Amino acid sequence: MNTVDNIAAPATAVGGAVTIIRLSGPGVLEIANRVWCGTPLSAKSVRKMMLGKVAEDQALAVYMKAPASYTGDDVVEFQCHGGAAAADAVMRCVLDAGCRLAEPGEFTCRAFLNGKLDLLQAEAVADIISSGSDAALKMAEKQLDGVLSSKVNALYDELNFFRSECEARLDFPDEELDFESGVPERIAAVAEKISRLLETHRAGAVMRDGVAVALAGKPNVGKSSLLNKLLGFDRAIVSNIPGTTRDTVQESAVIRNIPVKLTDTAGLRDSSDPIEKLGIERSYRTISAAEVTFWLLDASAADLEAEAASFDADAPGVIPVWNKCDLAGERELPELPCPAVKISALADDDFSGLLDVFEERVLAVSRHAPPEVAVNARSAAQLKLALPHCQQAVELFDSGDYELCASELAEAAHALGVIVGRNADPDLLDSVFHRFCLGK
Ligand SMILES: Nc1nc2c(ncn2[C@@H]2O[C@H](COP(=O)(O)OP(=O)(O)OP(=O)(O)O)[C@@H](O)[C@H]2O)c(=O)[nH]1
Ligand SMILES: [Mg+2]
Repeated sequence: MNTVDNIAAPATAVGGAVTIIRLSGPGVLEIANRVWCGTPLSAKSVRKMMLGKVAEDQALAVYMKAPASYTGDDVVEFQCHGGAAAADAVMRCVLDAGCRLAEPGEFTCRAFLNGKLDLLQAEAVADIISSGSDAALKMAEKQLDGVLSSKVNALYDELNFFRSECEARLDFPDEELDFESGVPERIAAVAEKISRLLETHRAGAVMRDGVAVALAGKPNVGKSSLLNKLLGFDRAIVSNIPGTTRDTVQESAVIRNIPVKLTDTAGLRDSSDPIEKLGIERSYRTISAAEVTFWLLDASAADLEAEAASFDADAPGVIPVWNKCDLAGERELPELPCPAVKISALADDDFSGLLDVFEERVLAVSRHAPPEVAVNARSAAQLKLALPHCQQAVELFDSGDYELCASELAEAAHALGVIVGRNADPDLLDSVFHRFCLGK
């Protein structure tokens, strides 16, 4: 990405009451003044809201002088009336006056290149925008504060320190220098910390992307009814005709502060109807890809043993749910291979029994309570690269092969350096910043 020219983009989504047009670059003060009708923006007006006009419409303008701006370059922001036409008019003006349209994420990329934040913090900016739950938001905010960066940087520094220990032993092999003791154990401790950081990936993915939850079972057991109750609105059609849901129906929600992707499925049965068969194939695919499956069984069924036999205890993360318990009276329900929850999707409004088990199951799948910060897939891949080099370094140090040990430590440190964006190449920056929205 070019960093010396002047860029502009709307920083707000179309359709709001106000549109912010953001300009960044060494020449934006001059460009902004070309389109600004009002007291000229200058060093005297830094961080002051000015009232004037852009594109013949009333607007506010603020100038943030480099390096004290989001990007670290000179930044001007115009606040104008919302709506696509108003935003387009102002954008046309600033582009005609000398700016180029920014690429997605280019403002944050400049902040990174100007040293305002590292790559982990830049990724946290995108995470904050896409956070679908309080937990995901808190994690992203901590990452933006540098909590994860300081953990990675500490490991990076330690690896480089041990590398210099190896090099000292190579440079002064015969001298009685005061070498550090316990180096292999300390490198092993770094490897352990890397493993622990890697373990946060799973929990982080759950917080960021949501847990895939399937609603499965035979036709008419109440899957769609439960979906609608969990969502709080009528998303799927409910009827007493078995086979009502033919396709998967997916909706996002937040349950117990855990973002989830709920998928209602077509009821499982032998069918000769070709469309229903396709739907049932989709049901099986949804179940096998889910992390948690609520497997519904009809507690009011005439043949409860047959009902119990329809339960698949091997489905991933499966929780058996006896539904229609309002119709079951005091009936004794058959034992299942795992503890079942009893509900009535029709009569209940409180599903806390089911949600307790769900929460436990999610935490068990992610093995830990939500961590303070968690690595994303990119960082996890780098940690995985670093780990064997650390383990190798321990053995090499033990056997006195300091030269190879130093090179293993250098490889490990390099892998960690990539996480925070040390010596980041353009491809890496492209892949990180292109998932950002325009204007960020
Ligand atoms: N009494 C009672 N009826 C229920 C309960 N849950 C669902 N029903 C009824 O059972 C019928 C089927 O409900 P659905 O939610 O459409 O069942 P489904 O599992 O989605 O069915 P398919 O889409 O055909 O696979 C409807 O008439 C619901 O009102 C319940 O807890 N108690
Ligand atoms: Mg249904």
